[in-house]
Amino acid sequence: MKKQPFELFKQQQEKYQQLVQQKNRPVDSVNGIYQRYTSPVLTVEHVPPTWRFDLDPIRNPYGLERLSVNAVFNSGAIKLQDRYLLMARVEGADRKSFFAVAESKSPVDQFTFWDYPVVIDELDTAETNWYDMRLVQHEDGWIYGLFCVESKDPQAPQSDTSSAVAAAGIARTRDLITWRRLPNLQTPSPQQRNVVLHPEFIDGQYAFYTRPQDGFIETGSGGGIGWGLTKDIENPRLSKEMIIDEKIYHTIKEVKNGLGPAPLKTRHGWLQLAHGVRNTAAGLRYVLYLFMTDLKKPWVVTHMPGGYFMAPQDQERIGDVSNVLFSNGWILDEDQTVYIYYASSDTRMHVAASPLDRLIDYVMNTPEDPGRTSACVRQRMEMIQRNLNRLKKIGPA
Ligand code: M1P
Repeated sequence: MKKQPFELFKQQQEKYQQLVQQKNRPVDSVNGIYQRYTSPVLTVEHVPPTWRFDLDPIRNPYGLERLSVNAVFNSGAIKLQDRYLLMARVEGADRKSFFAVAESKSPVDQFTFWDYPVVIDELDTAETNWYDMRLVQHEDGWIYGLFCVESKDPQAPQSDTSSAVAAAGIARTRDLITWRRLPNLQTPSPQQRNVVLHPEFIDGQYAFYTRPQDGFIETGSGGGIGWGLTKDIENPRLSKEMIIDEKIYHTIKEVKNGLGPAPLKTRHGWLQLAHGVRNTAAGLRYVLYLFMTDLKKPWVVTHMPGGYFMAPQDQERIGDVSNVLFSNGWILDEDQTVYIYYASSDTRMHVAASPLDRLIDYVMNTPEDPGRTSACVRQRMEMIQRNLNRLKKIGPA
């Protein structure tokens, strides 16, 4: 294996250049609700080789990859002027995640990382890992980044080297380049993940969607999507937290759930995207679901379609944490198309697209989960009967 020191870098650079120029194609929709695309929008191969190889021949005489990257997933999303921007979670081979912006003029392909990852101040050296940033353009004029801050559990016995504590980190910016870190969100529950800022003031206060949890993995007595208000974003403290979308036995959110990106404002209400988790013999299964909340009272659920909106399929099923779809970013474009950026199996990023009206129709007119087999079969029988009667009248399709 005798290679010139930087031959590998050059090969990787060429591959990378080809990849970031590739166009994506929509896949025919199988349910009429959304269209997937053939290729992921961000993968490990989209990470610039300059982030992985050291090009100094003295420090790196064999031209080896020095800082490998393991995965690119769970990205926030925002459109600024005509630029589609993804705030990716880039995970190094050392397991530490960091944030990096990938930009494109197209919503579905050719995403290219900026020259450098994002730098945000740490509040405390105990903060070991940051991930899953939600980008929220708030009506106060700032763009907020809400992310999970993970530290080793200080209460854990010395022999326990994996228990951790999750908190909600907050930083704000105007340009995604210069960030000011604010204090972490204080809430009545001991741990938080999947915290999202509502984009508008509610009664003059900042409103947060939360996901209270007792432990790091198990939500314990917590769980469900919560809601709370705070007057001061520079000292963010929720004195009360109420559950607005609870986890429910024998549904797609039986074990836990969490809000995805900040909701989209529509004339019918706030369109919300979340993930639901259930347990199986093969481990946890994460799917995406949509629901709607009241325009004036975003904490009141008005429509909750039964079942999932998107579930892992084909290659999406496989990765570092298999059988997972997770989304923390979407963009409502000027032409009213919604681009949903979702990660599969904690490994790569994809996009799906749908006109906003179609998603509203899906949310408002898909029947709710009736909760029991016999009610579900009745629900389906009624539709089949209506269809057969209709087909009798109009003839076979
Ligand atoms: O591994 C699946 C997901 O698990 C966590 O989500 P939740 O808190 O809802 O269980 C997060 O760590 C997320 O990053 C990850 O994708």
